[in-house]
Amino acid sequence: MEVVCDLESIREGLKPSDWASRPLSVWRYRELLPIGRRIEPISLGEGGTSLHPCPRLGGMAGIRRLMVKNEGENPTGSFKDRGMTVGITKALELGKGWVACASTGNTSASLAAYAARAGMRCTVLVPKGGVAYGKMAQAIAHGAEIVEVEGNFDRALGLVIELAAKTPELYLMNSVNPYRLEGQKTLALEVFDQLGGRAPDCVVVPVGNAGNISAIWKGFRELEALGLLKPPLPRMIGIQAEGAAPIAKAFKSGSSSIDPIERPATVATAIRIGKPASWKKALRAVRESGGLMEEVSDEEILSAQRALASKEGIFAEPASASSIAGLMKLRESGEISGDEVVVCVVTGHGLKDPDVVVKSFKGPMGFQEFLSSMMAMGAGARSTQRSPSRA
Ligand code: AN7
Repeated sequence: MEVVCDLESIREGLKPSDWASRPLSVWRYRELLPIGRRIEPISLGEGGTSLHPCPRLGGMAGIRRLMVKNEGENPTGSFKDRGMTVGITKALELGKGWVACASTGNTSASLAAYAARAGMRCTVLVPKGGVAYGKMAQAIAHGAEIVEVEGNFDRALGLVIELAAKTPELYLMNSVNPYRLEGQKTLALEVFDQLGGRAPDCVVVPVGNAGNISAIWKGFRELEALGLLKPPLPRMIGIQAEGAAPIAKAFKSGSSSIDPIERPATVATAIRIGKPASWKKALRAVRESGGLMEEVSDEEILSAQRALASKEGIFAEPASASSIAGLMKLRESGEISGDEVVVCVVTGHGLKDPDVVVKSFKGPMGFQEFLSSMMAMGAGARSTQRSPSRA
């Protein structure tokens, strides 16, 4: 399902100067969101995330104009909040009191927060052992009912869809709910505004269940239909993890459908998805835009995560760093050229999954060991030796 906006009548009533007078956020673009005018949005301050120029990382990758759209700055730490503010407001408009989703973690963390804000009951189905620590803590803190499913995300999604079909009072909030994608499309609108009314040459997006890349493409297409964005539109580039890459594989083989992966495996638990619900929309976005799909290994993901954090100060969870890993790979293969304007979407905050980082750390050094290393290097050792007694 897809929401179709009546762009003709929106175009007539729209003054982009109205947008400019509102803060950069999901609700800046209210005219393009399918919510009645009289409804007060359920909001935690979502969207309005920074578009950071990343010259040091760009230098490493060989790209002169690289920017990172840091979705980790959202209220619950991921891009899911864009969709959730619209989805929950829709649920309220429809008079729903109970919402549910299946999740690899971020959707459940976000839904739990917005349901709490709206005063709704919230049930989340998660794959047993497959959700990062920080995300689980969020769902618990916000008071969601947490159901563990034996098996992976794909099974949990199947179960919750079945449950929703049999339970009219339960409102399904996975991205098969098209209202969520309407919120997520605002990322494209923000990037357009942040670049001064222009689109980049390409947008690189991590892909799991494939809702986000579809939503972002919808955003750019609507800007074009409104006459605000002149072609060419950006190439949409989707990145999947090697062990969970059914869409990338379909794209590369030129196939018109995907082969689901029974046992998806990757360190990037957020995108450990073998049977993405929105694969059709994603393939369409990539093909229509002249973009492509690529897959990256766990090693490439973790090394991109370290590079982004240590070169630019942006800490992203592994799934989010897959866009950076994909960018590096595609620059190397020449699919992305050095003078394109590239926006990499970094989808979620690194604190969501601290284990992954701490596990790969060889451990801190003792103070004596530190002093010896200073001594061995010569300079600065004496002043450092004095400072502890002063402290
Ligand atoms: C950080 O939370 O599917 O391609 O259940 O958490 O729109 O699915 C999360 C997905 C990328 C993939 N980056 O986005 C869930 C869930 C992060 C994510 C994705 C997810 P889609």
